[in-house]
Amino acid sequence: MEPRVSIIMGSTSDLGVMEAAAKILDEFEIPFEINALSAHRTPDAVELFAKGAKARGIEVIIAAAGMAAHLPGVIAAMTTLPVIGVPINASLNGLDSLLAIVQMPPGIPVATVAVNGAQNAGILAVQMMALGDASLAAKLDTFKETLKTKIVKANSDLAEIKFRYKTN
Ligand code: RP5
Repeated sequence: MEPRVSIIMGSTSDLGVMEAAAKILDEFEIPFEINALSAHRTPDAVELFAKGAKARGIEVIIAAAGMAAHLPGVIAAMTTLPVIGVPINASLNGLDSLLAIVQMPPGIPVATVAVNGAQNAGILAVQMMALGDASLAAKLDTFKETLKTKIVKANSDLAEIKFRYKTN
């Protein structure tokens, strides 16, 4: 299998969070790779990766980093592939990494998800790929349908809660 999505993280300490993105790609049967690269500790390897990803057949990059989180932006500066940034909560409740990833200068966007929002990063990657893939789009429709069942169950649970003045 050749990878279509690349999950990159600043450190293996980010893996616990990023597994949620991998789980989504597994669920949608999309081949992916996971590697650790650091904008600060391995800048040359980041450049090699970013400049070569498209030619290797990668379609979307999911890049996660914490603290001074320059990795997604630096990758986005060196490729025209869409880059989804995941701010990791490694310090300051993740606000430092959120701002570092989301506040990109004009011309170099990074699609930033919530702090530790790896699952949404995976889903967003699938949505991008589904634009040109009808069977993936159909799987996404089914996935989104299942999200409703959570709220249906929540309402049936709420119906069991009794208060003197509760009317439903
Ligand atoms: C960032 O610094 C990594 O993405 C990680 O979130 C954080 C801490 O890295 P380690 O010191 O755990 O390797 O570059």
